[in-house]
Amino acid sequence: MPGAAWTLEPTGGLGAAVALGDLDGDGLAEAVLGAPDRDGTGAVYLLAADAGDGDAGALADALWTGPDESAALGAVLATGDADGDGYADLLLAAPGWGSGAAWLLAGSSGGPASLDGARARLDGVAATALAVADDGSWWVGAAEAEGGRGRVLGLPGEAAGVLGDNDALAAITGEPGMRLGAALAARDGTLAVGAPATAGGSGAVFVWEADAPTDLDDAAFSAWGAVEGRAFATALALSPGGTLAAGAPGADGDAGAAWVLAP
Ligand SMILES: [Ca+2]
Ligand SMILES: [Ca+2]
Repeated sequence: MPGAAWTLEPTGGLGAAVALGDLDGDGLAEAVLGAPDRDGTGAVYLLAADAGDGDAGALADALWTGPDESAALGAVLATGDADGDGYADLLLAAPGWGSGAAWLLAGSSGGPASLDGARARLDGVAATALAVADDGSWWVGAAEAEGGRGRVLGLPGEAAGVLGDNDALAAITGEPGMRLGAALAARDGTLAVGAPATAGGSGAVFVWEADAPTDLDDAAFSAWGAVEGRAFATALALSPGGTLAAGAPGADGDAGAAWVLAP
């Protein structure tokens, strides 16, 4: 593959989640790779851009493991500068640890902290998607919450310590069965949240602009999958200009499709 820097020995579902960010401020992005099935606990590897080929554990500059045997650490990941200090910070989650938890690890010249040294930990959320917005707020989607309605929480970038619902700057619960929060994207004041099980699995995306969301009805716009089983908005991405890409892996009899929606 053009530009591929390295290949890694398969281990524990490595690559279930990936993120890039300059976590130590040296001007080069590091790769962060999740392996949620590794040894039951799950693991997250931090690799330098020039790590080379070989065993991921041996090459990693940092390795985090989940706090217990069902934690599935590394199922979802995100990077972004939550505290505005110029270092990318790392969001990672262990959806199987108790009722789920997500950690915000601050980047620094020494690299990111351990889980125990996290800037913040959000408890009680089995994350299915994570995102850091440009304003530093960070967002956690939990598609299986509330019996499959799904839930999205937004936390302020400066939040620290052990966090819960009371610390959230926004909390939205989905409608029955929609799996709100299965996918998230945040960019330039725009937040996009996927609900791929909406309406017989046709799926929908809800987009808020400028203001923090309060409920589904105050979304600036929404787009709907229209065809049952399409699973529209299973994956989302936003460009800096506000262009939204949405994947629909169930489209056309599981052939899948993606849409790009211009603002
Ligand atoms: Ca770096
Ligand atoms: Ca930072």
